[in-house]
Amino acid sequence: MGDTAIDEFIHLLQETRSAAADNGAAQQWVVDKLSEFLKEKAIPLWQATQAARQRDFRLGLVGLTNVGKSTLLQALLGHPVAPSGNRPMTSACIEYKYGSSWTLKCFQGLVAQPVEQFDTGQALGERIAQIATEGGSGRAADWVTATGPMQLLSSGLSVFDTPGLGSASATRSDVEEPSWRRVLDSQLHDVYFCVSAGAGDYSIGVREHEAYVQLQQQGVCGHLVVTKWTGSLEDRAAYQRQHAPLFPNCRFVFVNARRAAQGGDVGLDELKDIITSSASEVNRLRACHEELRTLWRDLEELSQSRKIRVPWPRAAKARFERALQLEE
Ligand SMILES: Nc1nc2c(ncn2[C@@H]2O[C@H](COP(=O)(O)OP(=O)(O)O)[C@@H](O)[C@H]2O)c(=O)[nH]1
Ligand SMILES: [Mg+2]
Repeated sequence: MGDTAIDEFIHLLQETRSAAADNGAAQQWVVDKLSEFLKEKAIPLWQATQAARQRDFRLGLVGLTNVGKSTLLQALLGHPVAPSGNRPMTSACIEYKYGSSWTLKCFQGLVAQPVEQFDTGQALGERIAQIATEGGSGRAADWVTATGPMQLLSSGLSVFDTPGLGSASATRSDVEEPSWRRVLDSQLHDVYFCVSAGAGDYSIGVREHEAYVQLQQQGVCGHLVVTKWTGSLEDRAAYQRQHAPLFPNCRFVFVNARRAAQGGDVGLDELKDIITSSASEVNRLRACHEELRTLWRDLEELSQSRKIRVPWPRAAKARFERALQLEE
C-alpha cells in the first residue's frame, strides 16, 4: 500500500532538501527554503490531515479572556447554555455535544459526578454558571460535558468553550501554561482562535499572538475569528491585509455575536457553515487536499521565479504526484 499524498509530500521535501545539501553552498538557499516550508506549512498540514481523519471531531474556541468566546458559542448553538459576561468568566473546559435531552456531567479532577438532567437549555446554562465560572456558587468543576438538542452539533461534532488564556495584561506564564491547556490541546482537532475587535481596537497583543503560534505549531489552528466586529466590508479587507502575515494559512471570519443575538449577522452564518462542513470527515479531508495542492503550486512557482534549479528527485516527485491524483 502506498503512502498518502501528504506523506509523499513530506518525503519529497526531505529528499529534495538532502539532494540540495549535497550540491553544496550554491544550493543553500534551497535547503533553507525547504526547511522553512516543512516547518511552517507541510508539517502543520500533515497534522491537520491526521486530525481530519478522526471520526470524533472536536473543535475549540480559544483566545484571551473577554474576547467573547462564550457569547459567540451561545449564538452558534442557539441556546443560552454558555455563561458569558464580564463577571462570570468561564473557569472550566466545557464540551458541548448533541443529545436528545439536556444533561450535564462534571469532572472534578479525575472523579466524574453523577449525570444531571435539565428540562431546558436555560436551566442547563444556569447550572454551568454555578459550577464552571469564576465566583460561581457551586463546587468548581475542572471539566464539563453538556448535551442537548443543539442543531449545529447534530452530526456528531463537539465544540469546547474554554477559559481565557489570560487577559492582555496577564503575565507571560498565564498566557502560556494554564493548567487545562495541555489536556485540552491533546483533545482538540481544530481550534478557532478568537481575537476581539471591540471598540474598533484592531491590535493583536504580543502574548496573544504567541498563544496562537503555539497552537499553530501543533497544526490545529485553521481559523481566526474576529469578534465584536462592527466594521465595514472595506475595514474587513484592511484588517485582513494588516494581520494576514501574523496568521498565515488562517481563514478569517468576522462576527458580532451581540448583533447575531438580535437577529442576523452575516459572519455568524458564515461561521456556522464552516463548522457544519467540518462536521463531515469527507469535507475535512477535501479541504486538506485543496490545501496540499495550493502548497505544491506555491512551491513550484517559487522555484521557477527564483530561477534556481530545485533538485526534485524524480522517483519521489512521481510518487507524490500519483498519490495526489489518486486522492482527487
Ligand atoms: N459589544 C459587544 N460585546 C460583546 C460581543 N460579544 C461579547 N461581548 C461582551 O464581551 C464580554 C465578554 O464576553 P464573553 O463571551 O464572556 O467572553 P469570553 O471570556 O471570551 O468567553 C461580555 O460582556 C459580552 O457581553 C459583541 O459581539 N459585541
Ligand atoms: Mg467564556
